Amino acid sequence: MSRPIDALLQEQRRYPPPAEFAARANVDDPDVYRQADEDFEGFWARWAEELAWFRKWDRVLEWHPPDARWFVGGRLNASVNCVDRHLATPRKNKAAIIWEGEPGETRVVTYQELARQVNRFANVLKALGVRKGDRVTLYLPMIPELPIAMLACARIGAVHSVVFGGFSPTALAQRIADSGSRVLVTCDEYYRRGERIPQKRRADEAVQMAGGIDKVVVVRRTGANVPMTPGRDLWWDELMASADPHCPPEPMDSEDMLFMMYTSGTTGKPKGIVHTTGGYLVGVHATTKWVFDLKEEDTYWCSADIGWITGHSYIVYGPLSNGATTVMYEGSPDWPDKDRLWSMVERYAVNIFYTAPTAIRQFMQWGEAYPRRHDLSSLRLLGSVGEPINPEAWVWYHRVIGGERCPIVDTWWQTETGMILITPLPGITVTKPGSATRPFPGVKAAVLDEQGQPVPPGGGGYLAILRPWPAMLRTIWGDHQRYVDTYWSRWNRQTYYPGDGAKWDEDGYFWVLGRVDDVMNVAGHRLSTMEIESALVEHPAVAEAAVIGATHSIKGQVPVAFVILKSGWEPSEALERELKEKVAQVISPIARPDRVVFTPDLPKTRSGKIMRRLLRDIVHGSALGDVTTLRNPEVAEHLRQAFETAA
Ligand code: 6R9
Repeated sequence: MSRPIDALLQEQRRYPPPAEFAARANVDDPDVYRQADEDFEGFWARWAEELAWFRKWDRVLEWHPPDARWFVGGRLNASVNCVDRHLATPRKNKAAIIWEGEPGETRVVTYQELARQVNRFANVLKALGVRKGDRVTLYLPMIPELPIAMLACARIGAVHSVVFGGFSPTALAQRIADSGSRVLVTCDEYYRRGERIPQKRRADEAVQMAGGIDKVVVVRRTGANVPMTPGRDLWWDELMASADPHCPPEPMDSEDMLFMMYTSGTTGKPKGIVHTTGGYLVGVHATTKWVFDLKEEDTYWCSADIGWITGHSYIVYGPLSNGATTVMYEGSPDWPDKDRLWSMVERYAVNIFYTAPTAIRQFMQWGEAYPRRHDLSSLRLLGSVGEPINPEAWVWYHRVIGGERCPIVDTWWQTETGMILITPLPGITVTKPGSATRPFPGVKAAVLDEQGQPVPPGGGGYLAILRPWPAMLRTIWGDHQRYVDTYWSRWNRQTYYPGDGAKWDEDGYFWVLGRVDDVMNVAGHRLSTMEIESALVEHPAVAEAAVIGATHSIKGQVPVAFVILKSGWEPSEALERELKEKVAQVISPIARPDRVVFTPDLPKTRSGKIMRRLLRDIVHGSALGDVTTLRNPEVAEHLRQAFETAA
């Protein structure tokens, strides 16, 4: 492997936990790492004790690599853990969900009310013929009916498959067909940027394409008059009105499926990632409490969409299992203005806020004036997830949103891992901007080379997870061989391969650099696109940058940068030269972009990740592959034009 260029490792800033925060932190003893490491099964068993079980497990772990079974023999129900067990406590009338619609209305769902709704909908599903093990597809926006439907599935042992509400009918149809769902839950319309999105119409199209759906339950969100197919389509509110509010929970085996969630793979066919009940719940319960330092009185807000894994684990299951108050917002962060989220933080006195680097870079581009309009002093902890966070964005988040008083937890994990695996513990970890720091206690990770040997500190290689963890995926729906091949065959059957490139430093901190295909090789030097992007974002004109490696006859590859400018800046040749120079200075002349293309937008997936594959296609003039999972598919054509004009 060639010599790595260590721009990120030159990051010198250090942020120890603020003394006031540390004094009250849920974890204040660094010895937790050693203890968990010595007996990781015992560590996870102690967490499992915090949940309610119908029957305790016989064995914590059975590991026949790469197949793991956690809390073997145990029986529990996720809805009991997220709802029922809080009812006998002072949490009964506590807000479980504080919801705000885009037009501004609010709904507060207490644990007691949540219990009634979940029980009713569980009975509705039963009446529709849904049985334990059946898959139910949920195609809903961010409204309380989504977590209610998820927990109702969990209550009767049905498997939910949530499909992001912004996905196209084609993407939905593919997922319905692969899962074999017979029931679909959707809504009439919802609000986005002041517009009404015709969800039912899109669902109808998908049902047509996919086949197999017998019943469509429709939530009334806007009250629009939508076509209902007699015998197939039913209104949520009508079914709920006559449903019994008592539904006995199904005692699920620890290893029974809780849900599946589709995620894109390297091929065109999405993978149905399978999560089971006991281990998943233990993993998200523990990480929510420790990583977010969750306290009884906190108002917690993860601004992700429930349509991706972050929302499952850290809006629904983790917070509710901990009896927290979780905030949900339906709409767009710039509606009616670019301070919407900060206005919500102020009005609900949010204490913990968890979002993605792409959002943070967007806030930076909009400017400090928007957050400055609001009192953000309730915040005490900030989180980041989804992509490597550029140090400049980290420092901005810390200063402008966190008022320099809030620790930041940069959490690395995946749909497949189910729970956060690499993260600071905010009361004890000294953070470094751009590093997700260390594996959560009980988790063992490393940076390995091709042969599976640990690389020395400072070196680059592949991120690897060396031991099973409770919320790990168990298989890919309908394709166990793909599970073995994709995740457990890089080195050996016991080492999980996440597909991310990483470095570690002499303190044992991990620096995740992005997917391995986000690494390029320029004249024999390994460069991560993320390092070059970070250098570009350091320039005051740049709001966001995406870099790819373009094929080059001499150097192998050269960096090409796509750049979104902050408002007030105009594209120019002088600026292009300046940006190239910036990268040369920060990293090395080797990393100097061959071209800088100015663009108003970048292709983003629904979860906010830049789709670099598409940029590569544009640069190489090849056919644009599948763009159905893009949030903004129209951007592809714009970019192609921008690229060709700039050439
Ligand atoms: C939770 C989620 C997983 C991929 C993962 C990695 C990237 C997520 C990150 C991060 C660097 C972080 N990723 N968190 N990279 N630092 N803190 O995002 O799941 O949608 O499956 O994506 O996201 O590349 O492999 P998912």
